[in-house]
Amino acid sequence: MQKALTPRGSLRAMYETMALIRAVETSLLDLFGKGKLRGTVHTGIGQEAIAAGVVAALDLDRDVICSNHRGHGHYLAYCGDAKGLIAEIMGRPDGVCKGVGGSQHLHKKNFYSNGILGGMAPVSVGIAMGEKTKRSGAIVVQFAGDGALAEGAFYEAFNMAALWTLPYMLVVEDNGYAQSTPKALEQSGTLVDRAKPFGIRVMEVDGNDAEAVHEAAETLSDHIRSGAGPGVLYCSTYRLAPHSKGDDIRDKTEIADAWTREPIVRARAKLPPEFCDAVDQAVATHVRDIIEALA
Ligand SMILES: Cc1ncc(C[n+]2csc(CCOP(=O)(O)OP(=O)(O)O)c2C)c(N)n1
Ligand SMILES: [Mg+2]
Repeated sequence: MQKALTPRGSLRAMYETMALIRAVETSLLDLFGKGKLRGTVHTGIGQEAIAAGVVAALDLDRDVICSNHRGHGHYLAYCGDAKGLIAEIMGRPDGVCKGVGGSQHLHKKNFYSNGILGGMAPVSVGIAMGEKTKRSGAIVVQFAGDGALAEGAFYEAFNMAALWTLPYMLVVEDNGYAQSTPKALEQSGTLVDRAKPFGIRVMEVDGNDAEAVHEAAETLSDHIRSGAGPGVLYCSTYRLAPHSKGDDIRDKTEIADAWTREPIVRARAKLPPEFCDAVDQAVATHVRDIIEALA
């Protein structure tokens, strides 16, 4: 697809990113249903504003991204490589990791993903230690869900990141569920407060508002890059599609209501419809062409 001419970090550019993520992931669900994919897929449909807003605030030449099992959107926001991603999940040799990584093990340049919940916390902090030692000026951004915060590894990671003032940013994508378990049945206390006792700066934002996410991510990444130590960007959102495939036992009214507040609807309300329609058309054609070529 032709490279976007819209300024990075503008709502238009973030709309382009979100539309691409939505089109790719909708197609992945379709391909899964047709038995064309290897392994599983977890889509971030409904959570696109976090990927678009955060990644647009980073220095892509040096910053490092550590993603999780729901990482397609983070990957596409980072490099836009829809063909490499789709081919990867199809298990093809022309996938970004030659088809052996699949949906949850993506790597390209400074992007890494892994599906072990919490496992990327010590890894991210270790990379941040390396970047600090090298004085590269890079920050390390880890994406994780609300459920993952039940993993003890985070609290060792918070301790070391704060103690050693490391350039580490955790982006929490709180969609209210860990698979089919609602947050209230899994987590005690208040998740947004988890990192505060370590002296870590926490910013809270509406994760369905791409502009708000972007603004907060810029503020927090500037703070971390200045050497002030780690930070947490806590984003509230909602997963519109099933956890992975057909495994959805959430209340249907709750899901229907969430479709009225999702990030693409929200961005569309602020942008000219002709612009949004043209972007939607372009990404649909782009993704269809990729899939036809891979079929
Ligand atoms: C250590 C570990 N335990 C269990 C799983 C299985 N698992 C995959 S995703 C998931 C739920 C994750 O919830 P959350 O962190 O909120 O992310 P979300 O799926 O909501 O984006 C679970 C339990 C896993 N991948 N790793
Ligand atoms: Mg969750």
